[in-house]
Amino acid sequence: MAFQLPSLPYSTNALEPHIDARTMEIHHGKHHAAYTNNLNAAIEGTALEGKTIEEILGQVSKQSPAVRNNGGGYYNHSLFWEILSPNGGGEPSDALADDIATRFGSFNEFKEAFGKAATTQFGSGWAWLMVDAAGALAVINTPNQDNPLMDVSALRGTPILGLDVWEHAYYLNYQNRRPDYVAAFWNVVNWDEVARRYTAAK
Ligand code: MN3
Repeated sequence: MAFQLPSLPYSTNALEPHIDARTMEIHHGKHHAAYTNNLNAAIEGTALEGKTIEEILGQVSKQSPAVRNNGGGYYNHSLFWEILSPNGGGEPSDALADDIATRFGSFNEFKEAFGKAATTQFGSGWAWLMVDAAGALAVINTPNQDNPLMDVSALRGTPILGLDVWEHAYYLNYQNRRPDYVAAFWNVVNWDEVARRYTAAK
């Protein structure tokens, strides 16, 4: 069973004005579709066929650059659409809110740390809030389509919130103003989905 491009859980214009419809159309319909197709092509006829994406990424150091780049691209964007919502924004609640306050000092200090990870990632990559192998929250950034599930990641664990800082994610609307895109992102974060992933990771 080949990997399938997941449908967006909302319309392409649902995240406006924070993320514009044209960016969503190209990002999902072209970029994510290409990662999915290229991942399938890279694993076809190999021992990776039939493995889950988590299994593939967990031993990606042994695989070709095509598997690493497209497997990461497939997984990262599948997560990204889910942790965004037109009804998003605000702050997390319950256990996740408490853990963020304990780990980072406050929600605002967490946003600063995450925003710094996003704006200082040189070139293309991602910023992550993750649960590490010891069960602790951490903020990291990764280049290209790498992520914390990969055995090449400096810190390994389960990503629960991710922000795509490739220029294809924001350039049409924000041009070179990555910090403005990062600031707008907070208005569409689906904290219910982040909390669901947090609980599952713990
Ligand atoms: Mn992207």
